[in-house]
Amino acid sequence: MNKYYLEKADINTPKLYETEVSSDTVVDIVPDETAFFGVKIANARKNAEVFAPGDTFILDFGQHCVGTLSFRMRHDDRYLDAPVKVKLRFGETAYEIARDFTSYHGGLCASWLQEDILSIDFPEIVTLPRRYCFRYLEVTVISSPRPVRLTDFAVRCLTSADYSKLTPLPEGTDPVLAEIDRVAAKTLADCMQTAYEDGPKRDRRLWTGDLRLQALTDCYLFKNDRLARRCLYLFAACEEDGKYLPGCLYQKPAVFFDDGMGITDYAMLWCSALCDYCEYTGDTDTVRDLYPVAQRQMNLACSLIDENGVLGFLDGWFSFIDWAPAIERRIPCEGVVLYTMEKMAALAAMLGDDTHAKAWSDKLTDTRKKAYERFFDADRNAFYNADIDTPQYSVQSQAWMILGGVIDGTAGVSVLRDCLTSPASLKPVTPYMHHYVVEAMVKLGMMEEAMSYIKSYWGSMIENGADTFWEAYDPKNPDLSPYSDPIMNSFCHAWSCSPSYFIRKYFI
Ligand code: RAM
Repeated sequence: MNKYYLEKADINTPKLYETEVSSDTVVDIVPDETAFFGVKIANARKNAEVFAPGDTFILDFGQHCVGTLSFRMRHDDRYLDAPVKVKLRFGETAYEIARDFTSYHGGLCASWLQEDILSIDFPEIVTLPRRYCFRYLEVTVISSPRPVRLTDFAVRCLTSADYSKLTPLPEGTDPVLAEIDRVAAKTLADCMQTAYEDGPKRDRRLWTGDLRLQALTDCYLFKNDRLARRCLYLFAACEEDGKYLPGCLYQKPAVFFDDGMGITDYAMLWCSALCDYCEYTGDTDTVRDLYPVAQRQMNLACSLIDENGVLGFLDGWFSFIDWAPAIERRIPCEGVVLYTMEKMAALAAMLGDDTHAKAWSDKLTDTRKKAYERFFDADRNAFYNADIDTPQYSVQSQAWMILGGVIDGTAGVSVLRDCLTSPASLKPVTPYMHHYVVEAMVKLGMMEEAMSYIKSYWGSMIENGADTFWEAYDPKNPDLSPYSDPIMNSFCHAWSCSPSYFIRKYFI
């Protein structure tokens, strides 16, 4: 690992702000066929204080919290002459609490599901050592020698977002957009820790694709340049010869990444994030420091585009794009490469690196032309991989070919509209990919459609109960999960925060 970059990352570690959120409100979670996840909150009331073995209650903290929980345990009228055993289950949503965790049948490790059993020996303020991420807390007294008093439930919430930097939206802002912006800002803030985490419940990692959207959106919200700088340096420190940057990294116990985690589109988006950082902060010292890494990443991608304009891959995880089932990734991934190449050519010119500015511009023009000839199917009015990989008509391919500049103007508008309305096309399932659909609309000047798209997709998530935006969301399918079981989904997911970027940049 590159020590210099690691040190730079280290000195840019941001301060964490703390606030306390307490609750003595308990609720019931009851079935409701009309609710998205089939349950709703009912009967909010003040909690009791004294509990017997077997008692259970669900506290509602009224907002999404990321932090450490504490509460007070005391005897009631008689000394507790044996430990008190308590089970805690945490849910970002009521749905998680309604589900029995033992019924989990997903692909990721069940240890991500948030629960704990504590044995408390003496009356005290109990503070849990782990950070949890939740709005709802289910407490069950498993065993106690006598009635026990449980009170003063509070969360010490943590974030590196400085709310004093958040500019209020102008009066008269469309209330739906204002509400989406509020939830988006909360989503980003709760993912802002000592890195831009993808989700504070799970995976709690820094991912390049997520970082790009978080840092971009943060330019319009909390403006934590220091955090963006730290994250850019962290990835740069992990660069290996002839490989793409790892798609994600861990901060603890020391900075670490898994081998074979290079993801083409994600590595490109790290370069895009560096270009955004330059544009929004003007901090050319940092940009010059990191530019050689971006240069090597871009050159690597260029070297994998063959003479027919088709992007090849290295061993490992080729490309991400979206969690849509069975998605074919080559065309959209090539769009990401072209999208970044355009940004990198401009950055090179700005930094006076004329050789690369020219090389990348030439490669861009050549590849756009070849990609159009190779992938555009005029009969279908779509980019279609007829003779490469498994043929597939997808919104992901059209959006990324537009963002890659392979098609534009009215032709681009018609390609995108046709695909979005076709019952036969594969649709995005993550707010991450929906971001790039909106970005494609903005690029094509479809401003009204972009705004309605945000209102309908992110707006309906709020109508369906989101306190913070979710990792994956299909308004028609509550069972959607990249991990085969929605209780594993993260319900405060960084890459879903980007409506604030569009709203604050274009719509107010
Ligand atoms: C998941 C996370 C993360 C994303 C990767 C590709 O593990 O949701 O946000 O970047 O997938």
